[in-house]
Amino acid sequence: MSRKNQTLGEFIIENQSEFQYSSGELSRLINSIRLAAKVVNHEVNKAGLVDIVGAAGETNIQGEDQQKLDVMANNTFISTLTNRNIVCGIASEENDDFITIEGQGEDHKNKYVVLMDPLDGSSNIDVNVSVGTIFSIYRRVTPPGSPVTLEDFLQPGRNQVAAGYIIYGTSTMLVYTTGHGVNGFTLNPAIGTFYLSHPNMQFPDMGNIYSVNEGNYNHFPNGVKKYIKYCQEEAENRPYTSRYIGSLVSDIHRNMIKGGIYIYPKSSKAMNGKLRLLYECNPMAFIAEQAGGKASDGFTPILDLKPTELHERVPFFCGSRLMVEKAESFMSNS
Ligand code: P6P
Repeated sequence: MSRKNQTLGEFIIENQSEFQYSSGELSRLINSIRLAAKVVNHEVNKAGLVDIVGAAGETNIQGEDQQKLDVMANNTFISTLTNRNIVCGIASEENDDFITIEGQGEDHKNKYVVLMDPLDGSSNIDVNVSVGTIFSIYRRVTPPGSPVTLEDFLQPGRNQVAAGYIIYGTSTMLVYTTGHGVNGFTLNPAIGTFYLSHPNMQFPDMGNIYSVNEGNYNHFPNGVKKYIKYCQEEAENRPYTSRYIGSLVSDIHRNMIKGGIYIYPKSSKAMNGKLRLLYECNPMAFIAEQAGGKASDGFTPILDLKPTELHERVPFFCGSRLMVEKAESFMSNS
């Protein structure tokens, strides 16, 4: 249920009944993400003003320079989630292994695990391009009372109970789903409140925006090369527009509003593509499907893939249903 000018807090309370089996913990979990988003937003928005930008002098498991804001965002979400005694485990792009949260009081009774990319697209920070946080929430599958195991994190995306992203752009938005559609909330920075600005977000079935790093064209599979040529020369609704920000959250958010497809395929340089299944592709795929769109690895729905490693990468095709299906047809016939 949604109404004009509803705050995120009111929305969570008024839709509490949708959270199956939840005794309010999932609501409190979404609320803690809301708080962390405000803290990160404050730091991201002043990145150019203080010496917080630039590599923190460390590299993460991906071998990428960790930006100081990456580290800040990671620490902020971890501490906010840990302090509220809601989750039993956290996995992050910035941490080699998952984190076990020792339950206060009754040990290990908390039932949710959170997987996240705390600041996706962080290489854009230095050039003032929007970045995002991506999160994915599951119920643990191992019995409560004992520490979480890797099995609790390696669940297929179909098991997600909630997923979403925060986009730190011209305005800051929190967009999420609990399996009952996708809703977008815009932060009023003057009072620090998120307001429902985009109720029931839907991917248009068709669009004419394609988002792919064409600098890698020569390394793409033939099916991707043929689809790009289709967009440029054959599509009935051409001309298409190529829009690629280099920030997953921004590209998909724009395509969800305007219609479009985002592709990060495998290539001869990256045999499984670049994006991580657990905390980038699965949450964005849950959002996409809940918004009437599609997400696959070019052949199989992302949400049906069985993860085998915490930081595994998969090819990613995500967006307007008919555009993803067209791209998949080129992949299947090449
Ligand atoms: P490339 C950012 O590092 C990211 O994970 C996504 O946000 C973005 O879409 C992609 O990688 C950009 O990768 O190789 O095109 O620079």
